[in-house]
Amino acid sequence: MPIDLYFNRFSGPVRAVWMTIRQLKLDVNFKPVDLAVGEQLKPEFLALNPLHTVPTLVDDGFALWESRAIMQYLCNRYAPDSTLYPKDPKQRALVDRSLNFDLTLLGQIEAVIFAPVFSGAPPSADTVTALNNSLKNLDQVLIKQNKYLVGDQLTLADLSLLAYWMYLEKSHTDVSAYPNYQRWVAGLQAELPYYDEVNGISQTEWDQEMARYMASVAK
Ligand SMILES: N[C@@H](CCC(=O)N[C@@H](CS)C(=O)NCC(=O)O)C(=O)O
Repeated sequence: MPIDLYFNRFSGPVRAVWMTIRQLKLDVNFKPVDLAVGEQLKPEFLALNPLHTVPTLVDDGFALWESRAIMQYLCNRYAPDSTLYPKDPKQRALVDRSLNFDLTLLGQIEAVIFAPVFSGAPPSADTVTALNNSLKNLDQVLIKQNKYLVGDQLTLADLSLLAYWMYLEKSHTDVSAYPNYQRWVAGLQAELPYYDEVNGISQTEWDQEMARYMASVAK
């Protein structure tokens, strides 16, 4: 039975799972879901995932959503010895800690970057402060971690967090105060052979997709 991944390439969580698939060299059937026309609300997709989110994975009838859970499942099921999700309990805990951190960061990015686009109102000072504090904390962590977030090897922690860089980049968020974060991003962009395949979206494509999505939300 093939593994199916319901995806949309503009989604950060999707790109995190996609990079995991490429890193583990898994054979996966990619099934596009056009969020801007509401394909995620079709009954057949809701039957798989009532939360109507991408990424959604279906493996031999087993449906799973939430990108971090999918990434962990793929390692546990198909690559239990992979260093991408270390077996050592302490190393694994550090990866899990980072995955929890970037889930919080994603909420902050949504509040500062996406909510204002859809509401037309500027982000509140509190949400901007929360995002800046998280980026500052991340930058501090990366002073000590030279190449990767955990230990001295690439892990799910790197792939998950890296997928959100595009949100900051495409929204022209000023990250000049976070040089360690920038260095970490640039290092992974240069290292990962599939980086451009997964993340290669131009500013024009991004802006057009946001406009399509906003038009559909406004209807
Ligand atoms: N925490 C979830 C977030 C998933 C999510 O919100 N996906 C968005 C795209 S980035 C989506 O599918 N939105 C469509 C909808 O909610 O109808 C994860 O990491 O997978």
